[in-house]
Amino acid sequence: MAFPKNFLWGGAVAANQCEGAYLEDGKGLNDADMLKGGNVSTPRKFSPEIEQGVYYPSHEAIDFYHRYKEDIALFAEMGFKCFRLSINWARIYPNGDDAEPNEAGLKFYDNVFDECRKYGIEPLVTLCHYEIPWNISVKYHGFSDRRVIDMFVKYATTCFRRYKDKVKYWLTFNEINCALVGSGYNGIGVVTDEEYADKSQRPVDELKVDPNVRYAALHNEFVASAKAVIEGHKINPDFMIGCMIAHMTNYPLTPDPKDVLQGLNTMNFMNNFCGDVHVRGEYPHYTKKLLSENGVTDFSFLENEEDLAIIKEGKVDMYTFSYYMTNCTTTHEAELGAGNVFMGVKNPYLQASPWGWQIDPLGLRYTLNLLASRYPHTPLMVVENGLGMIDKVEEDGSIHDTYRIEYLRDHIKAMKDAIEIDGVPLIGYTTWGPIDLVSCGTGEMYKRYGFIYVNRHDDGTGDYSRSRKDSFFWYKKCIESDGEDLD
Ligand code: BGP
Repeated sequence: MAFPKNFLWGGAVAANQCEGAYLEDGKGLNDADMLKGGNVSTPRKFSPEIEQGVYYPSHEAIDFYHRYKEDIALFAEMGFKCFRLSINWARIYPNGDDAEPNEAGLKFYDNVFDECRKYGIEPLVTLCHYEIPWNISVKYHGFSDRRVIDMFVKYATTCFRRYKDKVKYWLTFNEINCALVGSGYNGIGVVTDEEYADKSQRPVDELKVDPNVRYAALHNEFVASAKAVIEGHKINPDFMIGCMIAHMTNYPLTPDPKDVLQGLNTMNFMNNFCGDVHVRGEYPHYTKKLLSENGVTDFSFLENEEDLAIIKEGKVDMYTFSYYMTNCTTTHEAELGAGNVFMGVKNPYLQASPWGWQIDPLGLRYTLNLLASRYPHTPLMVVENGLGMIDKVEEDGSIHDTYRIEYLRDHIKAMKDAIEIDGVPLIGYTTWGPIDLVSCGTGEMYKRYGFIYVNRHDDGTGDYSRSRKDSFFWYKKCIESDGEDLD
């Protein structure tokens, strides 16, 4: 049998994409609350002040805050062993720099974890899934200010102490490597005064951060993550605390050695850089080369002995990653593809989703092998994988999402081969969006990932009712059979 008996089968969500209740029970605003909805051709706009009467996807999302019992019962019905979710930092410390945590926020997650435990579902908790309290962005420019390191560690420690007997698996920052490109806004929380004052509302990917500020902020996140790992292990030595990387596997488009070298550099920059710091506890040899190519001139963080010692001590216990697609890179002329933050050129051998994400199950097996060799003895977990599609509700309410079943089946087969044939130490798999939820990239509900359909739409209509898609029954069977019955 390929998948071990205790394999962590399940699904993954993020607070800002599912909870809603954006100001309830003392929650403060977070960065995601400042983003309007977009779609495949219209980028989301960042709005420095909330406009009344305008639809902001995270504000109500799918109302998980009030419906978590029903949702967790549905996950249990599918046989979930694990549920990945994030804690909304601004529910615990509404402004990020508060002296005391918000008890109502802490209580909410107590209830959620208790509900999971009731069904024997292991929570896997992300501490920061693009959810930096908005006040931290306004007052401190996010993680570019070193004081935010302590705010994060205080928040993490509060959570570790409170939930030490309910949660064993933790992740510090979601897709930390996304801070390397795009605006970095969601990841590092940096918004400049100028952008804050700009009422014209720029598309979020146009918020520009000076490279030196961006990498200083990323360095501060590494330190914050390492400190959290150190503190977490003091609170409960059994904690498994991991990093989370958006793994954007990249192939050279041609065998031209120039493409191959560029491919290596791209992989190092996009994926290996952050993983190496987290898992090996030190900056890799190519740090200066790659960061200077990306505009960095201030490398003083490499001289900070105290920080480097913390990074070394606070190595993660496991490596987790999201995997949706692969891309290519080339030094020749080629057509650009789309991507989840990181872009690349099109691969002529692959099909893409309607959002342009190239589907590549075999690439997952390849990626798992790369990671197993790069980080020996480090448990690996795929914590996001799935297909965002447009679902059609039939007259009788059924949803025949065969495309989703196919996508997941092929990726599960690839994981199975990676474990069974290649010997990769994979410990779990949580699909992205086991229940439809707000898209992170576009803010849409139209782009759906779930086994569970949610009646909620981009114009703000819908009664939030939940229903089972065909994939619901398929995934249940898959889990029941430990990944053997995939038909
Ligand atoms: C990852 C994020 C998730 C999630 C997913 C799918 O980058 O960690 O939050 O949303 O991508 O992306 P999207 O929602 O844009 O389809």
